[in-house]
Amino acid sequence: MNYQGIIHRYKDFLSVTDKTPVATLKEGNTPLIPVQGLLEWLGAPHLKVFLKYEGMNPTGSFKDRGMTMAISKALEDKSKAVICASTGNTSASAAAYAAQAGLRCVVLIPEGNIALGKLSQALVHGAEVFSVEGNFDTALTMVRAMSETGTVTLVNSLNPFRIEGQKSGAFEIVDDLGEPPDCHFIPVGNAGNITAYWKGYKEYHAAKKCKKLPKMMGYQAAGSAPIVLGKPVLEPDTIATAIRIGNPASWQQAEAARNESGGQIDSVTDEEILEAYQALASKEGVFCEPASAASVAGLRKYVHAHKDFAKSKATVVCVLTGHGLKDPDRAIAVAPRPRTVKPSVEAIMRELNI
Ligand code: AN7
Repeated sequence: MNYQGIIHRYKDFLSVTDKTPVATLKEGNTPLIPVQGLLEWLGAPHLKVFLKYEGMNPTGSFKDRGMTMAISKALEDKSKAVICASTGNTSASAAAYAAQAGLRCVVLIPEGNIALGKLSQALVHGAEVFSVEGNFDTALTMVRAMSETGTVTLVNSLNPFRIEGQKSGAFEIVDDLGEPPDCHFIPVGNAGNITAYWKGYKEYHAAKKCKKLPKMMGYQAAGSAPIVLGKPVLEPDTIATAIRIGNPASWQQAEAARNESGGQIDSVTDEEILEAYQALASKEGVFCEPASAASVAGLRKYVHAHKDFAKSKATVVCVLTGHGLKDPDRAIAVAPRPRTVKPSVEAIMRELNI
């Protein structure tokens, strides 16, 4: 069958009707990749680990699942403009879907802390981009105030249709595996996605599509870990700019997901994130952005702290939320440089020593 995007595939679980105008770039239906090369590095040879590679969405991140819903509903409501604050991926996705839908798109980003790929997307899709001298949390407060005037539709995950669309990731995992995993590892920034996945698993469970529920395991960056610390972080800091967020909008929902599922929300250091980022790329062939690697860094931290789990055959899904090409500067900073040589076959053969 010709795949038509998450609204078409999961319409029975979404608040749409036959009259809803659908803006779609055929998001979703992303690969669930079984891990092989990484198991030894993880220290858990018998675990069944899968990567939900959300970088394969049309704009390169999981945000597209929520944006197809948010933009479609904005069209249904006859909105003319959408607005968001963003660490990058939300703005890239909003800009693309708004371009397709013919809506104006206004974007507020934190000055100096947005990966190049994401900025290029927002600009090329024609969004009206403002670089705010402040962090994401400040920008989010501003767009909330601007949307309260009623003239522009907010498409951050405070918009319930965003969460609605993003829960489709959980549906796909259950449809692929037959059941949810034992543990679901996921990066946490503004905390919308962990909220959405937990909602999706619970709805599928209630609809008898599966018999169990996973433990929700969320990971913040150590320098931006308000939920772990139990208080907002005024000046969040991490190389994982996507999750450089000090006061998450869906804080309470994330705690509810953790508590109801018997999971945890913990933090991983930038060093642990970058180790996972490189291991994924070099041992598994999967290129994600740094924030995404927080899920795998979290799994490794958990494995090291729980010997029984490390020896078990538990099923684990790690969500890789965004594509590595979003942040080419980081890849180039951590990987070896190209070697400059004379245009000579012999010179290269000598260098290679083969
Ligand atoms: C790659 O784009 O908040 O916990 O403004 O881009 O649902 O916020 C991005 C977040 C994880 C965290 N991984 O998800 C934004 C933005 C990537 C991300 C997260 C984001 P949430």
